Amino acid sequence: MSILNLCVALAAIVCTARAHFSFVRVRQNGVWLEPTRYIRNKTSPYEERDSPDTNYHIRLYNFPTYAVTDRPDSVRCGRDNMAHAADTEVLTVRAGDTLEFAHHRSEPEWPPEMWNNCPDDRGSCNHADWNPTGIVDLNHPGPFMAHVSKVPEGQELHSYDGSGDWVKIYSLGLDLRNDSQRPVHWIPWNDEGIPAPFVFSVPKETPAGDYLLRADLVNTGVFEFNFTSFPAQLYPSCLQIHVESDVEGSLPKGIKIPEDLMHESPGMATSLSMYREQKLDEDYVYPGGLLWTGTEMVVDKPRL
Ligand SMILES: *[C@@H]1O[C@H](CO)[C@@H](O)[C@H](O)[C@H]1NC(C)=O
Ligand SMILES: *[C@@H]1O[C@H](CO)[C@@H](O)[C@H](O)[C@H]1NC(C)=O
Ligand SMILES: *[C@@H]1O[C@H](CO)[C@@H](O)[C@H](O)[C@H]1NC(C)=O
Ligand SMILES: [Cu+2]
Repeated sequence: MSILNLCVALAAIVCTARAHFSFVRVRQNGVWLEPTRYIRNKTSPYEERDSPDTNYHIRLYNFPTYAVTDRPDSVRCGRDNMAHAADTEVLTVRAGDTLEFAHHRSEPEWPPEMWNNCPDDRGSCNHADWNPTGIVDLNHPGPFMAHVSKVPEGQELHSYDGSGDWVKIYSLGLDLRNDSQRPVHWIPWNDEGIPAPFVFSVPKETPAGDYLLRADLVNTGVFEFNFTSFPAQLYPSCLQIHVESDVEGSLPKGIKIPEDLMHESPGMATSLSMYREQKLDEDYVYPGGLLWTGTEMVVDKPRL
């Protein structure tokens, strides 16, 4: 049984045979940087609820966060990230720089061979008998997205909680194929194959200043199931960046997190048929609001 079928049969949440994943390393203009040096760490284990009316559960490092939550910090930048913000360094980025995120599925502590000399120029790897390529896979379909949030006037990056606006600067979603049996293919997950690399540029029009840059893969939920039992899973990590730029000012109006990443928010859940990759929902848009191209805000939807 494939992981997808298993997850659908078991309603995704209990799909925990192997750990899930976390984005823990960033590459700047082709150079992989030290894992978690500029990305706020998480606390593990950590107890939280899926919603205000459910019980507390122990979550390990790579476990998902749920969109229905009474812990806004967890949804913004990962569980208990504010406890790690002060110790996280700030990466200086020139507007226009290329970034890439790497994820891990193993729980920390990570030995050096999980970071060094990885195949395919990746930033993480896990060589094992069951994983001959060494490349770290992803166990959930769904879109990858990156948002930035400028530190509000009078606040400081090391203590900013992400309660301001978030603007999407990148998403990687569907490859729509001319295939009537399976038209829906999530590029990040790549049919359980080698995941696509998550590479994008910080728009060159980004105004100078300090930002949180949030990376996430949204394992979309399903509408037709009991809402409480099949919400989206989120995997957020935040990079602390100082953007150097010739542009001054502020970003267009963005979304709020978690308010705009709830089960009912656009793109956070699909029909069961779409989850099973059998059809694309009409008018499906990716979660996380409009996409800022650097010059305009556009509707972020699958394109043929
Ligand atoms: C990040 O957090 C994990 C789990 O809480 C811990 O094991 C690890 O040592 C931390 N990494 C750093 C660099 O602090
Ligand atoms: C899609 O596939 C069908 C059947 O194979 C073919 O007739 C049609 O021309 C294809 N359409 C496009 C846009 O490639
Ligand atoms: C839907 O969720 C509620 C609350 O968790 C639960 O009591 C109920 O049994 C669920 N219904 C189904 C059909 O799964
Ligand atoms: Cu998972």
